[in-house]
Amino acid sequence: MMKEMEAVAKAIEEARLIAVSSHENPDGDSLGSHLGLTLVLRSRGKAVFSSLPEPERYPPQYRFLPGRDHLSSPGEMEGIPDLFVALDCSNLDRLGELRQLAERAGLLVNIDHHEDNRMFAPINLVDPEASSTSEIVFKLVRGAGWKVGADVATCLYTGVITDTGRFQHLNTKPETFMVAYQLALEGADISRVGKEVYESQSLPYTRLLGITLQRVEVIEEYGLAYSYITRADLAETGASLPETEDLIDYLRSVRGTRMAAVFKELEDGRVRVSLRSRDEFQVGPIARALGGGGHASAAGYTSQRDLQGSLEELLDALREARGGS
Ligand SMILES: [Mn+2]
Repeated sequence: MMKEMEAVAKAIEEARLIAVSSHENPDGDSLGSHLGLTLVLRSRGKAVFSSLPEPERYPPQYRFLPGRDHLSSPGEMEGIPDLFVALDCSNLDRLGELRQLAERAGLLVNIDHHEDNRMFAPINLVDPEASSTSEIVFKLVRGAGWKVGADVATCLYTGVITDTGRFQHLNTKPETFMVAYQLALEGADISRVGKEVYESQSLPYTRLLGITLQRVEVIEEYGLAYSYITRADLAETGASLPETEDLIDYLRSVRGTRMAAVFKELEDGRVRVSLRSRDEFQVGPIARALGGGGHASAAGYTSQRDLQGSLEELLDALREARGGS
């Protein structure tokens, strides 16, 4: 690990123009590590092209993050970067159309903590033991002796708390609190992060939450709690899909269940399926079997079927995973 970290620090020091990106359908950790590193590189005097794959579904609860002003759209990139840093991406497809730029760059660096990371770059700084990509970025910046500061700490702290479910998930280790402690010392705005991320939901989303919770069903055979969101629900309430990222946690907290699923109807008729598990049960392999990916306790995939069909598809996959028929 140390060797890769030094290689990444050296590659950054030697590069002039650096492109930074993270996965489509961004979350707190992809954005926190992405914007945090962008700010660090800028303060190191680098020319930074910081961009998210289109369509940019930026969840509103992360609008407050420092560094967001530095994001450009993928088409605005001019020239070939000396270095491309991919953050929180288990494979290159997660970069959407920015994949081409990543492949053309002078050097590609992969910084991630997904256990299914494909090690797609010449330099892979990948640690599945880390709570978050933000934790790895923090250790990189610290290890290189670069300045962190309050804004970067706020970004990275956001990544740590969201990927650990506020220090509750199994990926929370004693080390995670050390990182949080150091980010707090650097001036991370802890109460602001809590307020913006967990206590700033819109009225439309609050109403959508009500509709979705009203529909929750439990299939005891699989310990599965599930619900769904239709396009009509979004139109009726005025809520947007990116706002619904954490909605599944309400289902995950139903006693007696071991996993939760939320089916979200996309504009093109496909269905985005989010999975979360409790305890040791692993949803990552199930999402992968259905063409998606993620972590042991948080994963997802996109189904080509409709809402009813995607539920049946998931139940088939669960049956298969159990080894039954
Ligand atoms: Mn992550």
